[in-house]
Amino acid sequence: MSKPEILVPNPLPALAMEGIGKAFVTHYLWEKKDREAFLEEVKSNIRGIACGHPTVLDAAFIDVFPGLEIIGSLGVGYDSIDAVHAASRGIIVTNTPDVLSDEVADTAIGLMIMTARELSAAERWLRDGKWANAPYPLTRGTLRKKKLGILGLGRIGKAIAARAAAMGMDIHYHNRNRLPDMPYGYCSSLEELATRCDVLMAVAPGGSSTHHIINAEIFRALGPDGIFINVGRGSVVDESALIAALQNKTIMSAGLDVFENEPHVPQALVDLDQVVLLPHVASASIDTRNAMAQLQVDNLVQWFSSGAPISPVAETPWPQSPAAS
Ligand code: A2R
Repeated sequence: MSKPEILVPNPLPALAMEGIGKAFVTHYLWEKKDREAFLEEVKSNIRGIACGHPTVLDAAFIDVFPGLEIIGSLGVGYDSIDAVHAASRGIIVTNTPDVLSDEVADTAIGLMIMTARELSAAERWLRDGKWANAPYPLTRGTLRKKKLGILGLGRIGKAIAARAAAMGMDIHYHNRNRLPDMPYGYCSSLEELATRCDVLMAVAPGGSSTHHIINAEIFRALGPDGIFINVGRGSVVDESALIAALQNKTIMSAGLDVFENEPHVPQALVDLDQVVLLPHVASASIDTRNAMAQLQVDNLVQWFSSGAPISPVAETPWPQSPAAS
């Protein structure tokens, strides 16, 4: 039997490329000179797409492929894929949850400590040779006796909460749904969470329901001693409002691993010394990225061998309800 044909719009980690290359006939779109002509040629044969953030798979792109069965995405966030549209066509979307939660949680805690205790600026002080003349100034920021507010107490949020609780922080959270059996304080609104906490940590997915929900009002509620950390998606934050809040000292500082328009980082953020900026590296260890790549490949392989994906997203559950199929 001939191998299924898979479209790969943009390069993926080596392990994913190798696994997909072995199991399928692969088409690497980024290598093609005339992409439109190439898609016209192969579109009827494509049964799967393998992609990763931030490759955009909107409804129009998905509809190019009449025989598409599955979109295997790398990473837990899939806001650049129109999963609702995929569902309406019976196309499965898979992501790679869980295998990255601990790595992202480690990075989130590291970023929070770096930001509160100004560790990037302190290191710059040493490297610039200033220590010989004067010790680094005492930091206003500390995590001692502080409240952590988590927007998005999901798989990653819970891993962050467990770490922060072990550090002695008092944990509160806001989701749309209150979680039963969680020992943390629930806030039914994001504004209430920001008012209640000292550090606001965003670990929520992107997409229309979270677009710019962290805005000027939320920064005002967080207040002048407040610290904002984002390891979820840049689109959740109104970046202009964040820059204004930092410049006007509406909040004290911020630690960011994600941005609205990656890899573009506004110069105004780079210019702010109290801000810690990371190039979207929260899950980016070799071990964790390999585990994510393996899960991406396994989803595609299992779909075509047994008809059952391992980790379908909520919009395209498997098995499908009789009404959807
Ligand atoms: O709202 P709920 O009850 O569905 O809780 C989810 C929460 N969440 C929201 N909270 C407030 N307002 C919203 N509009 C909203 N939408 C979602 O975010 C849930 O507690 C959490 C997401 O958790 P998980 O689905 O388990 O995702 P995971 O693996 O923790 O990853 C979170 C995000 C990814 O979507 C990427 O953007 C990033 O971290 O890597």
